[in-house]
Formats: sequence, structure tokens, C-alpha cells
Amino acid sequence: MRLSRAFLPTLKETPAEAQIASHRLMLRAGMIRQTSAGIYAWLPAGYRVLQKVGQIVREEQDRTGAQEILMPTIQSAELWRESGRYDDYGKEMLRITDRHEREMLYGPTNEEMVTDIFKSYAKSYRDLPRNLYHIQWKFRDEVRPRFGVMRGREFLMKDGYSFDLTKEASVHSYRQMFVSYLRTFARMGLKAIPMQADTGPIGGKLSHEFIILAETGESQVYLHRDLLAYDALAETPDYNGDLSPIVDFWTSRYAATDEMHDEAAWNAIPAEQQVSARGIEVGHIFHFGTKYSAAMGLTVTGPDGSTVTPEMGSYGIGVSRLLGAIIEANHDEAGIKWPDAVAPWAVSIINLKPGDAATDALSEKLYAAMGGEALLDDRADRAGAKFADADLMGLPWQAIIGPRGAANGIVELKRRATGERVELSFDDALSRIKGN
Ligand code: 5CA
Repeated sequence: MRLSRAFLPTLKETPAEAQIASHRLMLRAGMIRQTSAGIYAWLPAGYRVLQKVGQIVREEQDRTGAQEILMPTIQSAELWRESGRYDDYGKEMLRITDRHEREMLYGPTNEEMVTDIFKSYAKSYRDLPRNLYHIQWKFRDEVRPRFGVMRGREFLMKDGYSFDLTKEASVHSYRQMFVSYLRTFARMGLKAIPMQADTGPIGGKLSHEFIILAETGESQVYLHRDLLAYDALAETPDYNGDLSPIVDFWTSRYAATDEMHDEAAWNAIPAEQQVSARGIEVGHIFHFGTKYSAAMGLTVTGPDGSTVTPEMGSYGIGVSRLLGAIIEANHDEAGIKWPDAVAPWAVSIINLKPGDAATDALSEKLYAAMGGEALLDDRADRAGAKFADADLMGLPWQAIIGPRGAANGIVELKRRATGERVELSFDDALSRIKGN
């Protein structure tokens, strides 16, 4: 994308309404625009990151054998009466009446709908196990939407649902998601810690929240220091094999949110191993057994001919919230520091002297070689303003090209995360950017 033609409305001043860094930076970097309280339009830079985050989520879900579908945002109230949640859900649910006076709602989650869809097709034990997920907009009429995309009213969620024949098989499905979430967040450069959680309106007994540590997080959390040292990408798990070694590592060490905190267990940990911090919930998984299948009449025929009510779980990731969380974990005074895997573009090419033939030629050559993964600052602006915008946008690399270097085919590369600078030939610069 050429900055001279891009729709990248960056702001010089700090928006007054934004209380935390990620919200300020998303507005200043021209990623989002609020259209109503807690509802945002995604502008090109923001939308590119949203898609990259969604794609990582998708790849890691698919790796487990889960299958992607897409269910509607608008649901019928009837389905929610079947499960008994229509009245329970209260004011957070946006209720709509259509022209035929039929009661509808904008989905805050999809347990009922997916159970109803699955029920129409699943007849026998051979139709299990299955895990279906989608990445779809949700609406929850939060009392206090705040912190930008972190607590919105309309937000993008990955929600997945598992169906199994037995309790034991459904615990395996839960573990598959547990392990895949560790990898999903690690690929985004985040260290997400699973913590035993309250199940709230989704229900069930077994539940973990995945929390990343950040000063501006909404939850107070307590954990064992060992958990911070774990590298989720060090091994590739066999999702059909025994996942208990990984799950046991996490569940055998203390990690809890305020709501589940146990002072006695906490005090048993040596003080130097205790970490108490603030955290952001980026994912939440639930095992709730037959709560929805039983309420909605989902049954299959078992291997012995008996009627079996499948065991279920549901698995959420806050896809749009993740953008805020990633920025909270990766920024400085000057702007965002995108991890490579989710950056809207890989490199800001800063042409220091548009109009100078050698500078233009080298800038254009790099721009073409990056095939859509570069932002080319071809504006006739002061160098200082260009550097400030590049730091604000926070692409992992800045390729600074001026007349002196360009005359010798030299590109100055700056790594945004560390500030490290190096002068390289064109080819070396290109391979550094492409391979990190
Ligand atoms: N049905 C279950 C799992 S699919 C469910 O809805 N779980 S949830 O309520 O915990 O939401 C899943 C994830 O969505 C949360 O972990 C959080 O990351 C994200 N989320 C929830 N509410 C909001 C919100 N108001 N704004 C942005 N993200 C949200």
C-alpha cells in the first residue's frame, strides 16, 4: 500500500476518550473508528490484523481436526426458549422483532444454534466425535463497553463446539482445545496462561480462562512462576494421542483469577515463585456435558443400540479483543510494536526523498519485491514526520531509503521492537525482512 493513496487516517493528538494504550494506539494508527458505543468499523490497517489473527486461529483449530462453518448472527428466540436461556440471559441480549412479530435476537454465543443444527444430522455414534467452529460477530449489550475493542458490544469471536459419545471422549476434546489454544496465542507472540475459571451463564463444571498478563487487564490473577517459562511452540502435539502430559503441567501449578483464588493454596507456594498481576482474558473453554444436548433433545444411537445424549463443550477466543491484548503487550511511547505474525504489513519503506531517481527506484524495487506486504511512504513529507508515523504504525521493519544509500544500493533497516539499525545491500535487506 502506498501511503500517498492509502486510507490510513493516523492522528497526531491523543484521543481524549481512550483510557488505555491499545485503545489510544488503535485510534491514532487509524485502525478502527467507533460508530456507536462499543461498536467499531475496521479500517484497512485494523482489518488486515483482524484477518491475520483470525487466520492463525483457523489454522490451529483445523490442526486439531475441528471443522469451520459459518452460522448467522441473527437467531430465533425459540431456540433459546428450548434451552431455558432466553429469560436468563437478561439485558445483555439484543432482542429484535421482525415484521411478522417474530422474536429474534443478535447472537451473543451459539450453543443453542449449533446443537439444533447438529441434531438434524447426527443419528448414531458414528457421527461422533465432531468439533464445529465459526468466526463470527457477536453482540452483547455490555453495561460499560470500554477500552476500545477490548470490551466492545459488537465483537468478533471464534466459538467452537464439541460433540462426543462419552464423558471420557469429551474430556479429550476439551484437552485438544486446551493445547491448541496454547499454540494459537503463542503464534501471536503472546504468553497466555490457562486458569481455572467460573463458568457463568455458559454453565458446566470444567472451565479454563486463557489470560495474558498486562497492567491494564481487567482481572486480578495469581500464578506460579514456572508457568511463565513454558514454550508452547517447542513441540508439535499429537492431537489424537495422549495430551495429558501438557495439560498436567499446567493444571498441577497454581493459576487462578480473583473469583477462583484460594488463599491457602497460594500461601503454600514459596514467595519467590508467586506472581500476582493483572490479566486480559483472550479465550475461555467450557465442558458442560449434556446441558444443551439434553435440553434440546439431541440424542444418537450408541454402539449397543441404546439412546445416548452426547457430551458437549464450547470454546471461545476473543478475536477482536486479541488486537487490543497484543498491543497492550507490545508497545512503547512512540507507538505499536507488532509481532511479525500479525503485523498489518511486514515493512514500512520510508522514501526519504521522493523525486530523487535512485531513491525512488530502490524504494519501488523493494515495494514490488514485498508483494503487498509493504507500506510505502512516498509522501512529500518531512523525514521526522515519516519516522514518527512509522513508529506509530509499528510494522516490524522499517526500510529507510535516502539518496546517499540509494546511490550505492544500500538500505538502512530498523527493527521496530528493539530499535536496532543496520545498513545492508538490497538483497540482504530483503531476505532479512522476509525471514526476520
Ligand atoms: N460460548 C462460550 C465459548 S464459545 C463463550 O461465549 N465464552 S465467553 O463468554 O467467555 O467469550 C469468549 C471470549 O470472547 C472471551 O474469552 C473474550 O476473549 C471474548 N469476549 C467476551 N466478551 C467480549 C466483549 N464484550 N468484547 C470483546 N471480546 C469479548
